[in-house]
Amino acid sequence: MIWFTEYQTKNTGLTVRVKEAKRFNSQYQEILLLDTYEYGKMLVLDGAVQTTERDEFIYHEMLAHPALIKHPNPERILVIGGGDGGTVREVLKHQSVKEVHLCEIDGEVIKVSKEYLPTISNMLDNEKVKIFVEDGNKFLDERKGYYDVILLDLSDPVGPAEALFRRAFYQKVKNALKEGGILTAQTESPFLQTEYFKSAVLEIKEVFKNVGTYLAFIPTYPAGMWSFTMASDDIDIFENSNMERIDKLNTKYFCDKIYISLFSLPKFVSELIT
Ligand code: AAT
Repeated sequence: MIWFTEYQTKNTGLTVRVKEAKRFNSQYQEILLLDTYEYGKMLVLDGAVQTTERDEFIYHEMLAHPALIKHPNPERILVIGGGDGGTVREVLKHQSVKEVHLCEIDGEVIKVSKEYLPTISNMLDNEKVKIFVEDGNKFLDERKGYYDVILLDLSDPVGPAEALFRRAFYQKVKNALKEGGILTAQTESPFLQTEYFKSAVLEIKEVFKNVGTYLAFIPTYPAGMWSFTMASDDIDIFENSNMERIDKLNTKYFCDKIYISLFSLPKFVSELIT
């Protein structure tokens, strides 16, 4: 019997029983592809669960849709990280989208996802999608005022994504947005990764005028409680705009009720970031 444990802190973890395990080495990180009993195929980078077939819809829907719904006419979208393709798949559900750029540092993640996670990666070959195998931090140096929505689908702030949770990077994100542009970033677990969470949200607040944090329940991420932070300088993200577009998305988690109460946070979570 094989078991795998992700150490979510030094003293606690998520453990799953595994039918089969494959290991790939990239220049940046150790990649594991586990076939699990409870969660289907699971992608693990440097020991941390990135996505599983069973619960990926929650994370990818909640990262992509709120910002794309709030934006009046999202046409050009950038996803940084997210080489598995789940976020790109959700982005392409929006009729207005003309162009999706995916900037993933590790080409091996894309390759493994295309081969072993077809239900997640299946839109990566869509004609609207252009893939850049580059560091997101460098990628943004050359892009100014181009995107309507930028989605940060990044691994934890240790390893290759570290600099992409800092103020200087959020400033580059802001410069790469068009007027009226919106950012959403995954901002870690408020419960088990409190310091990562606080620091990511507070750094985003240093750079953008309107900032709102929301949560989703993601069983295979630390504590099952996950956060996302949306930001914009010139769009009022707290208004429930364009609700009529939600129904057409064919989602399994995100819905109009969640949209209306998006930024309602448990008291201890709002206290961490105010
Ligand atoms: N879609 C859910 C999966 C992820 S994957 C995060 C991706 O970010 C990884 O494929 C990793 O290679 C990529 N990445 C890391 N650093 C960079 C960088 N500097 N530039 C571009 N891409 C990068 C998100 C998991 C959430 C965390 C769960 N604990």
